[in-house]
Amino acid sequence: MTPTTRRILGACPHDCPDTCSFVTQVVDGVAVKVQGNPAHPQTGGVLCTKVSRYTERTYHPQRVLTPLRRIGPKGHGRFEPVGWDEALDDIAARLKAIATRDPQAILPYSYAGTMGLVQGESIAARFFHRLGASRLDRTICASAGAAGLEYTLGGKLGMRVEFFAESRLILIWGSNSIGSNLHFWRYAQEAKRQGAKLVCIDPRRTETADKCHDHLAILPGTDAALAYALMHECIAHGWLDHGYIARHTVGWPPLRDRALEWSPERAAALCGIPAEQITRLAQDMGRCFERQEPIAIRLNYGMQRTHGGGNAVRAVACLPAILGAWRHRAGGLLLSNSGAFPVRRDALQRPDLLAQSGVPHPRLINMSTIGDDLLRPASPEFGPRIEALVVYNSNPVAVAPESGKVVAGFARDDLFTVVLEHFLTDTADHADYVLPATTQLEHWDIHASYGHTDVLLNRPAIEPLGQARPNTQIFRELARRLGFDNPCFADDDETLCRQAFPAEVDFDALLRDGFVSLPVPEAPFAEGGFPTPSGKCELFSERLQAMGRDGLPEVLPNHEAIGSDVRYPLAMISPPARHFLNSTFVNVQSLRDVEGEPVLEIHPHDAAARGIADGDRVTVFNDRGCYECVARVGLRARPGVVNGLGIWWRKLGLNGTNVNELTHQRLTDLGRAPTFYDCLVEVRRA
Ligand SMILES: Nc1nc2c(c(=O)[nH]1)N[C@H]1C(S)=C(S)[C@@H](COP(=O)(O)OP(=O)(O)OC[C@H]3O[C@@H](n4cnc5c(=O)[nH]c(N)nc54)[C@H](O)[C@@H]3O)O[C@H]1N2
Ligand SMILES: Nc1nc2c(c(=O)[nH]1)N[C@H]1C(S)=C(S)[C@@H](COP(=O)(O)OP(=O)(O)OC[C@H]3O[C@@H](n4cnc5c(=O)[nH]c(N)nc54)[C@H](O)[C@@H]3O)O[C@H]1N2
Ligand code: SF4
Ligand SMILES: [Mo]
Repeated sequence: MTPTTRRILGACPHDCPDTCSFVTQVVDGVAVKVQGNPAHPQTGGVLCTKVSRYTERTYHPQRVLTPLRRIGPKGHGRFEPVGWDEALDDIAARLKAIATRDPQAILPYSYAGTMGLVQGESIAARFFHRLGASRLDRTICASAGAAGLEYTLGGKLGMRVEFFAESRLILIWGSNSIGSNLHFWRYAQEAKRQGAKLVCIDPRRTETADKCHDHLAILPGTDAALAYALMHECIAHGWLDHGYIARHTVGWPPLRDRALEWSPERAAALCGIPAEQITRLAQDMGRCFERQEPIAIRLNYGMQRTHGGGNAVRAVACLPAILGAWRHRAGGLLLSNSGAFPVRRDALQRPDLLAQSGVPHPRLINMSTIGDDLLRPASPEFGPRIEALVVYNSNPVAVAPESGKVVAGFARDDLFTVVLEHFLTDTADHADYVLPATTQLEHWDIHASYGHTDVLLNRPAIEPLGQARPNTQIFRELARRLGFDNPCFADDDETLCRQAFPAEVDFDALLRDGFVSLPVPEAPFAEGGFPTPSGKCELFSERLQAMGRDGLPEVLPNHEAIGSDVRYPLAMISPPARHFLNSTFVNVQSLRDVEGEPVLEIHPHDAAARGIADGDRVTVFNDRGCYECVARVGLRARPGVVNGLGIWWRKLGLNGTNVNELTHQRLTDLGRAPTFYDCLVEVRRA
């Protein structure tokens, strides 16, 4: 018999701004290849190395394919297979018993393991709303930057990524685009070929910095000072679009005065770079300004993971307005465009079901402080102790800050933990039940994006492997067992995909092409129209002032500023490793082989001072813990800053730890986000 070959259109589910459209080739029911969709302009037929190995992940011999029940101590990862009915009956009974006392003792924990709107928060959210469980404040990645944008531009909106190809000066600010935003990098390359100048602002000399014309290796958490010094130079030289400032901004006079306090010399001392680098960048901006050429900033989330991260985004977001860069479609700034998507969240998540739960306003638990919160006793301020956790689309034991506390929390014998997963991750190892979830090749989903402005549909390419079930199906069955009879719990996944967007987003086109483009303007703020309360770009924020904060962007020191603790003289950042996606793919052998071992990049001076040679095993430590890894001595690290590339599975690392052993749970100035890159350490040979 000749084999039947089918090609199914899907969407990359990962937490990546590129949201690629992909085509899965299926031969006799087996997915043999996943490739970029050539018809989708943003994908351009190319996937990153990680996802082009998607079949290796899907058919991985260690996929969890049956429900599992724990038979060893928590954290040891010893389980026995059990039937679905037995597992779900027991889970439902345990949750019901807790909910009868207080449903807020139950906490869902999820993030963007899949960015899909359906396998993310649809039936799951309905379930926890109807239950009256504690709500999760989903802050772990982007909420400081989101708040910074919200207070300045009015929302998560910005340039269309494709127009970076026409920019003349591109500031790549806190983003290793080659590693984490490959499809943006294609446009930056195009601009470079056309003669644009590329400048990278990043403490680490990344692969991206290597390919830019200039690299400002600032100290972590000093971005706001740099932004002010650039404003200082624009003011000093008159590179200001007075018409745009007058019509489309509020708060210019006080911002101007504040900026004049930040000479390049003053900022340079704080940022740890020569002042000439700042003046040269300002001159590049001035030259483009005078020639009316577009200046564009690609911000990414890497620069908002320190104490002042939210205000740093505010400061940077002022620059395009004072330069009038928004007038061009190839000018302005892009951090996220997710605000452009008319997602019908209420239809998907049904917060109205809270009314039936008996707990109309459940407490909010910050996912970034899960370590502390799992260890917190009941109290009037906190509410009940957390007695049950249901984890899906996330691996908190590896990714949440201050692992020591997170692990201690997950190891509590009186905590009932259910984990929906593809693999026995560090988190799943602590579960009472692990439930096998389907991957993107096996289920329906629909996707917005934070890097482009197209909606994507993902159709299942193959049948679920083993006994795996979509997240939605698992929560439907739990809902039935808890007696939740609202008809919304019966919506199937294709129906949920259709509910996610209003009718203007053409579902037939999605079924046919796999994507549709939103009708967004080419230059969103060319004529102002900022979605702030004033309708203008808010250089000064009355909303923040009303909350007792500084109305202007603040320059805030790190929680753990260099020099503040003589025992720990080095600042550590922990940006992504290129071949992992957060902690996803660490267990895919071919990708782990490329990354090799957990690495700490260290500058030759800092290494020599400690007798550390390239390739040595080292211990990185502070009061919170010790992390063992391999030193890579070289110029990727600047003096005084070490780079602990993330995020390894603890159990696949060198001594059962990863870099989050060292990070802490203090939060950002805005957005209640974690401050992973605001962390002091010392290093010694192991
Ligand atoms: N390959 C790969 N791609 C990814 C991910 C991954 O893990 N691997 N993660 C995905 C996720 S979840 C996200 S949120 C996105 C975005 O993820 P980001 O966190 O933006 O990741 P990067 O592109 O590595 O950019 C971060 C850069 O910021 C630098 N940096 C650290 N501290 C500072 C600072 O204080 N100031 C400045 N200016 N720079 C700083 C780091 O050295 C790093 O090069 O990427 C996504 N894409
Ligand atoms: N030190 C340090 N820590 C960091 C960061 C850093 O830069 N440095 N980055 C932070 C950032 S930006 C983020 S976004 C977080 C990311 O943290 P997480 O959102 O936890 O991301 P992942 O580590 O990729 O884990 C996602 C898990 O979801 C599972 N999954 C994927 N699809 C499905 C599905 O359909 N169903 C189910 N049930 N499971 C699924 C995957 O198998 C994977 O184990 O980490 C943060 N932690
Ligand atoms: S991880 Fe990013 S670049 Fe890679 S396939 Fe997915 S969306 Fe595209
Ligand atoms: Mo993220």
